[in-house]
Amino acid sequence: MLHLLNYIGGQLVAPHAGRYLDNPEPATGQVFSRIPDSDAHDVQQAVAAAEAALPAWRLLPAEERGRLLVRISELIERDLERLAQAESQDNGKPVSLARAVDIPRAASNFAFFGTAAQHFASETHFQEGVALNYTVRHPLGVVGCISPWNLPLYLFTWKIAPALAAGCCVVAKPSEITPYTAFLLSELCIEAGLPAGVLNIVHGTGPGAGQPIIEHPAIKAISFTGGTKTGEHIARTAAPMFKKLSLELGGKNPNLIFADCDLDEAVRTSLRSSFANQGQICLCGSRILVERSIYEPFKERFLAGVAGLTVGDPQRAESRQGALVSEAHLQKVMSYIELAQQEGGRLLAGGQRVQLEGRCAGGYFLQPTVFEGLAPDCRTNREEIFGPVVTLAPFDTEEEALTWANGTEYGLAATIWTRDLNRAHRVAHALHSGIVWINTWLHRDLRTPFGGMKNSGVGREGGVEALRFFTEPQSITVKL
Ligand code: TXE
Repeated sequence: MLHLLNYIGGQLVAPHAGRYLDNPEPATGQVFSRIPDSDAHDVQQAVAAAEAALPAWRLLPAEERGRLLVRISELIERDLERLAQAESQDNGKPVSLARAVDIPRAASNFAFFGTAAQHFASETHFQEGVALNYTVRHPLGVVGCISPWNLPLYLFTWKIAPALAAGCCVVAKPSEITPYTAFLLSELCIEAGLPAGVLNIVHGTGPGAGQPIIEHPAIKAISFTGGTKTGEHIARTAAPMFKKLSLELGGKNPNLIFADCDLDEAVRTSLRSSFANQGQICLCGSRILVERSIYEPFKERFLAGVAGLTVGDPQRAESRQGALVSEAHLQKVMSYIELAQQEGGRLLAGGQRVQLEGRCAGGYFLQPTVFEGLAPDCRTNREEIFGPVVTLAPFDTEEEALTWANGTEYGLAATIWTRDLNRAHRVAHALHSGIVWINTWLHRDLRTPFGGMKNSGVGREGGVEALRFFTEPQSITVKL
């Protein structure tokens, strides 16, 4: 049994009250680790450590801060296999996915922001003969980073790395459902020589350890990724304290497939965008809209692809679908499968829990599931399911496709498949979506702004946007 510890003031420490939470492995249903059930007292210690570390950290030249972050990136790369195994065990995702996506992207977060800090510049506005105005961007101070369970190390580091690069000290809380790689990261930070208190990792539940972070008056900003309801609660708590907020929330992303697309590529990538990580990525496309003239051929090929997605032990190379993250989440996703049937959806594939043998007999597995025949405004097509469940629907015109696509309260990501360049841009501009991919999905460039419109969030992460978020501009004017 693994016992995880908090990382506070450069030390691995037990929670002050001595309480722990059981952490089950989704593929087996068996508890494999115990994690600190931290409370306000632990958070207070973390904030005090961060405040003590801040004066030296913010004055350290960006190059030196960057060197430490690059060192952490190298250590993540060195331990890629161990971290990939840990992520898979904790989250239920195929180890092949963690090895190819989660862990390399976590390493590149540190490498990118380690060097980005040196390229981050502020503006000068010169008024000829009158005044020189320049902007200083001060680190905000101590900030809070709260992350979810679907891409644990990847999203945790996506927040921490820019905060540290900008000269902030961090109190971070990973999801209590997937805390393992954040714990391993704390060991790597110690090995890298990150000064004590610069990064503090407090484990625990949302109400127990998250709430004291969002309420703490010394924490100047909250960077959060998670459910829309939690985001709303955080905004209600933190906004009246004038904390800066970056909220990356849910999505109900449309995937628009036009008749002139490269059908093979559209099918291949749509299988990934529907079911990668068991559909538990906020960027997954869960509403697949297909131009009527290719609806049947698309459906036929897509369903053939779905039939080939082996659900199995995440440790096995041939498994394309691992376990859902928890029993509670599995039940939630299955309740949506029931709802889709009540709403008149025709089940084209899946729909059932998968019972595996042996080691994984108690795991939370679900068949990849496809529906058609559902109206655009039904709950199945409006609410975030966050599992391996997608709907297919035909459309006749571009306008109709756009009305469907924009018809939810979310606006995170969208995918367009077409060879018509004019249409690609026209449709992209008309989509109410913070991210649009044309003939691709999940393509990543860390310089681009990442985030959603409408109820998918507030603010943007990535590149210069993240460095701006974690700094406060000050305008200084010199009369000439
Ligand atoms: O997320 P929560 P949950 C969606 C998805 C999912 C739903 C709920 O639809 O089914 O959200 O998932 C911390 N103060 N997404 O309940 O609760 C919590 O401990 C401070 C979309 O697991 O939002 C965890 O660290 N923190 C999504 C983090 O918030 C609090 C990814 C996220 O958990 C808190 C995950 C509080 N009061 C779920 N309450 C995406 N956008 O990628 C909870 N937390």
